[in-house]
Amino acid sequence: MNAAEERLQEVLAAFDFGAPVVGALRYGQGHINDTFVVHTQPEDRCCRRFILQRMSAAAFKHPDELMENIIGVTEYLGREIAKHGGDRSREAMEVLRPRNGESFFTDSAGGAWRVYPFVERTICYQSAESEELFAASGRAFGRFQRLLGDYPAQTLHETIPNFHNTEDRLQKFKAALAADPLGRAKDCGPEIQFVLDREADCSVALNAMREGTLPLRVTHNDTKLNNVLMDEETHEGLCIIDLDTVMPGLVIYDFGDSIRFGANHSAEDERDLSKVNLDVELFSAYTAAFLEGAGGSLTNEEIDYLPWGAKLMTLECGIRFLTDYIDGDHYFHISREAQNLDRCRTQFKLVADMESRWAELEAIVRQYQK
Ligand code: ADP
Ligand code: GN1
Ligand code: MG
Repeated sequence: MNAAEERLQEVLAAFDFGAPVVGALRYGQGHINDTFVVHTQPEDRCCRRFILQRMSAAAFKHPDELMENIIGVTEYLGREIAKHGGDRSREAMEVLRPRNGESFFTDSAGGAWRVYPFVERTICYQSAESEELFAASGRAFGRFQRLLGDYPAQTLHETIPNFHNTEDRLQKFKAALAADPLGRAKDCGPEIQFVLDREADCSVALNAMREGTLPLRVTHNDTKLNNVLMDEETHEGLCIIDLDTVMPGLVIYDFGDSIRFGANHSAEDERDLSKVNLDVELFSAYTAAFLEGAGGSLTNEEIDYLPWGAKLMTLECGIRFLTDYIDGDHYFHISREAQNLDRCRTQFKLVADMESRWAELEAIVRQYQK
């Protein structure tokens, strides 16, 4: 058994899965945590599965605070869902505590691990295969926003400080550029210039927040299509996952990050940029569905700023990929060389598309003003 397998055995033994474990395999396509699916075999029933994750130490400095947020939010969502006649066990995540009763397990090398029951009969999509599917994810994220509308935001820890503070992301980019530890800056001249040309944009949402135009709410902050599990039968968004970044934020962040990832027909790391195009029809369908799910709770100002949410989340994510590329790929998992630079390029292509179709995006959201 190698060291990684030994570690996995140590971790599996720390949890009571209610039946013997018959296997644990790498799972999913997240960029941050190390995810495994655990198969168990109860005597009298068919296999039960669990998601086991080592939380990223690069991303999350305080796993105890992170898990406190997740337990608070999942229990609250569970109660709200049950109150509205939903199925708590499928529509909200649940934490399976380790045998020691804590919210997560720390292995002998210091890794922090947690377990969730696997939400079965669902599909996790990597791209919007249809407009209906993308709209369903929008309804689910809008509903998530509504369900957490009265959650006491001040009790949430900031799991990644300044997560969507685009000004701070810009400063971190400049610091990485100045250090340029691997001499990679010379390979990304146009991308660096693309960021520098949009320095003022990085303050647009923050200024609106500081002026009191945009209110702070409890937001998910990582609303990629692959962070919602779709019901296999109804094809509706069933369960919102990846709650690591649930924190106080702006609603336009949640809207915008979904558009960034989903309102196009290419992979986030597509190398052929001619395939990377903002799909305005998808933007429109998502807008309608997100606002439907949010149940009329957004203000006119928030609706006004939705295109800015899309542009800023896309620009910011591109800046983050570029920063990580220049830094040496310490944050986002990569499976090939220059993947973070490729990811950056798709984001900037989408930003350029949004800029050229800005009037259309504004006209779409304007229809929803009250
Ligand atoms: P990351 O932060 O690395 O993206 P996620 O929490 O999103 O990690 O999990 C990675 C993948 O694991 C998801 O995209 C999804 O496919 C799967 N997954 C996570 N939690 C569950 C769950 N409770 N039930 C079923 N699949 C899950
Ligand atoms: C990460 O965890 P995952 O893969 O859902 C990242 C997001 C980025 C996204 C880009 C905690 O999301 O902020 O937008 O990659 N999550 C974290 O794909 O940094
Ligand atoms: Mg994820």
